[in-house]
Amino acid sequence: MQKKLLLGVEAIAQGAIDGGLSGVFSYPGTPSTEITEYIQQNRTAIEKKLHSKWAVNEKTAYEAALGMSYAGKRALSCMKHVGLNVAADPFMNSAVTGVNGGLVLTVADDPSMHSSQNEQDSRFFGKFAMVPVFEPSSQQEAYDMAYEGFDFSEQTGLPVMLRITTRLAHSRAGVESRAPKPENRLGLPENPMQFMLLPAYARRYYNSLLEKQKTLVQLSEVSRYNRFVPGSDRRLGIVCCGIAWNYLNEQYIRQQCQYPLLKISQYPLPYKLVEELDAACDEILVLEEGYPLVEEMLKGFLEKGKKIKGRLDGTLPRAGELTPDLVAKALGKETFIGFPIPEVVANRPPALCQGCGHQDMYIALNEVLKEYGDGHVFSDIGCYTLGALPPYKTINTCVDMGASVTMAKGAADAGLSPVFSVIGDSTFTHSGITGLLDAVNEKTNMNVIVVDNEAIAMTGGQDSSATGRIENICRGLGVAEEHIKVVVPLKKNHDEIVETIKNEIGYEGVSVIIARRPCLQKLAREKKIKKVTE
Ligand SMILES: Cc1ncc(C[n+]2csc(CCOP(=O)(O)OP(=O)(O)O)c2C)c(N)n1
Ligand code: SF4
Repeated sequence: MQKKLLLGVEAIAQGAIDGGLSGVFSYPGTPSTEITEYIQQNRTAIEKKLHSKWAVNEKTAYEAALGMSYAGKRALSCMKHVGLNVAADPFMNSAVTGVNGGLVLTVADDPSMHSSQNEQDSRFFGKFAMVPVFEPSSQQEAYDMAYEGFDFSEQTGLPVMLRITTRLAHSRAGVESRAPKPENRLGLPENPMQFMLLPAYARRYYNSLLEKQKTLVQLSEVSRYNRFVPGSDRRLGIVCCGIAWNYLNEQYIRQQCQYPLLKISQYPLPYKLVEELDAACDEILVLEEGYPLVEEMLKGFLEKGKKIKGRLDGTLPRAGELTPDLVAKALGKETFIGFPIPEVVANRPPALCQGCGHQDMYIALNEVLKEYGDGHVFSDIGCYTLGALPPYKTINTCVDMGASVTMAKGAADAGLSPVFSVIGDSTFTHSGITGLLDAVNEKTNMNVIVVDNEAIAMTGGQDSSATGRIENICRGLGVAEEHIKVVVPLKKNHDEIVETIKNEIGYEGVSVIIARRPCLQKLAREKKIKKVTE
């Protein structure tokens, strides 16, 4: 066995490779991105030609993973929490079809919204779909769960969710790897209609999913990831979900915790273990990262007026990350106050890189907007979202990927004019294309600006599926050829860009302006790699 110092995300990638993976299907999103990047760069994965190319979005990624499972092989799909909203349709339905080859979905949640629009808790999605959910308390468990996840998926016939949060994803610990397993052979499902969700089949499969729930609870009750630890002080019992187990242990480095404990890292809830804890204490404190999922369930499940403390009663904050300090506070223990932050490292707002093409685009758009005032620019998610902040303050919305096009359309339908959508190249192919087709079909009076930096810059400069394709996609969707314009966002082209935008405002219909200049950071990285390999 080899011991390596790995990030949580790397541990999952290595666990999956060692566990017999045949392909990973993902769309980037912090804090999940590095799982796929690790596999893309891993020597074994390259030699074995494991699939690892980025998908256009999370829905196409998850569906391709399901297709690989259909063909009998083991597949991994990775995304951030909001990505699962996009993949929710195939995910929910894959619980009904079940799997053939093992299928593991890794979802990385971002409590405190370090780089996300919300802090939704993917465990709810797991419960909603009624599939097994694993939530590691350490990098080692992250590795083991990915490694064993495929077997578990094949044994239960269900996709398995592996839910992590930012701190576990992006912190390192020693991880012992296990003997690599071979890939599955190609093999079609025994039941050729397994993946056919016509109502007559779907009803049958749904009942079978319901029947499996009892087994899943039993498996949770005997899981090595869940355990009850007796304690001498019955005034309090503590439930620790996922990484909260780690945080609790940080409070008891020198002495053992006196309270009875329940560690939960596998769901559905291990009810028998909950009953054991219930019998061993007077009050229960629930420590969980994310929403008060287990806390709410315990309130319902115990139904005996027992005090359940956690995020709902104010013992812990309702929003944001759980931290070792918050755990200490909830236990009435001393918290560690770190060193004060020196003034030179005071917080600075994020900003576009100096010289970025998005800057030149916003400067030009602002000049045009002087005539119309604020409130006309719908935007999206990417580096260009920083155009909401000074000195630009150009854009007015950022809701979910692709919404700039569709919200602009709705506002135009309401009578707002002029109406702009500013969308990045990757966001355009992720979810902008369908909205643009709606607009073309209805001849909506709006102007789409695709800020094409030929990269998925915000998540680290991954390759964009849009590169070299945007004009053809727009043509194919029916945007008039003479209203597909390409500009190069550079200072020297300022007047030309302003002129182009002004002309397109005058057009009654859908126009697309493609502002194309490569991301400087991606260019710099490529240059560096070229230098090293020359
Ligand atoms: C559904 C969803 N998936 C993934 C993300 C993470 N994410 C934020 S912006 C972005 C793509 C940005 O690329 P692009 O549109 O090309 O803009 P750029 O950052 O290159 O300017 C991604 C993948 C997200 N916020 N939502
Ligand atoms: S990473 Fe690239 S796209 Fe993002 S701000 Fe910097 S130069 Fe611009």
